[in-house]
Amino acid sequence: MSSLNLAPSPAEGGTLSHWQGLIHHYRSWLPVTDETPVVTLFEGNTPLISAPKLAERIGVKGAKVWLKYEGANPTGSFKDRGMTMAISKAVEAGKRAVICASTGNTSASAAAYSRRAGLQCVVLIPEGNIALGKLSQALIHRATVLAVQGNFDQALELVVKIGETHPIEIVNSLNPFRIQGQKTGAFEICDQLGRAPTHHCIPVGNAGNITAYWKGYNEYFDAGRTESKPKMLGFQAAGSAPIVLGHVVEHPETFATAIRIGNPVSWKQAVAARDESGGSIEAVTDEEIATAYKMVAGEEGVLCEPASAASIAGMIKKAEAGYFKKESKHHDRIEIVCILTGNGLKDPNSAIKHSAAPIVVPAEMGALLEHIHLA
Ligand code: AN7
Repeated sequence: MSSLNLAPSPAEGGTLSHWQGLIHHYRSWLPVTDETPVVTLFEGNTPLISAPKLAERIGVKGAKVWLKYEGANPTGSFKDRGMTMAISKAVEAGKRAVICASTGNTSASAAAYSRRAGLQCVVLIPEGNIALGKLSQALIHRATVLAVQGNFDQALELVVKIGETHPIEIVNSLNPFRIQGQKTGAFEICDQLGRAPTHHCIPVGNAGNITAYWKGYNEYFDAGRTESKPKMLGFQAAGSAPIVLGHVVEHPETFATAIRIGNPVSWKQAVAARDESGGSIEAVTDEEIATAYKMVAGEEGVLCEPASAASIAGMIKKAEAGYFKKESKHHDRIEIVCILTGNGLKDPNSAIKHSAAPIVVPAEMGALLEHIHLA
């Protein structure tokens, strides 16, 4: 047995589990019946990866940091959790077409699950402000992709109007089944850790995900599955921080295009999650996001997309302000989970922009060896 492989091999009695998606696994917690046609790509059951290098930066001895790697979902983001529910319920209701506005990940997920279900899928994306991978996904899954000459908020307004007047199902997070599916992320974290973390760091855009996680933590707590709930620490990009500022941002800006949102749908619910949990929603600058993005890839070997790195940027910012040190006085442990909402491969342009260029060398041993410095 390899010394790195700590799991027992099948020969030693271990088995590969056959995960069949989150509706199958968390069925009793979700609004589905035996009649619901489950549309699934076997989403969920994503890794909770320990991050020892980040933990060292927390400023508290014994503090633990975990990364919930949502980029391991089938279309590469957390949106699949909500989409398996939204599309299954749309099919159950006899809908033939779905529509969403999206900064990218929702459109990729809606397109894939719609294909699976044989539904028509229409996506509105802000022209020029969506990562390459996400656009590729929506296109290859044969969605009708409309690049709107405006921002996400304008696109969503149009989607809501079309949904009100036409027989087409909206699958943005104002669809309650999206939130239902996404709350399973909180269940998984508690099941993986064996308890709730003390702090939950999460990027905030349209604020559906922070709403869903808080719902999930509450449901597990109310059912006696956990003995505590985490403080919810949400982070918006400074140029797109309506909840932090307390007003709509007409022209949101940030290189983390996934969270370039100026008027979040779940604003009130996000504020409730913040206040009920004793947490906070704060802003992180693009520079702080970029630093965190490079750090988690460069030090932990985990690649997320820029928006996801807002959770790490925020955690580090709060650590440097002494927040967790203060918290450790009234917690017997500090266990922080950062949600890495999307896969870094979605946005190769950002990865390249924030890295050194490849070193071009002639095809000769000598030239290669000049660049290989072995310890
Ligand atoms: C990687 O795809 O809004 O606060 O249209 O893609 O629940 O909106 C994406 C949002 C964080 C913010 N991280 O989550 C969309 C979209 C990533 C994201 C968020 C998004 P919410």
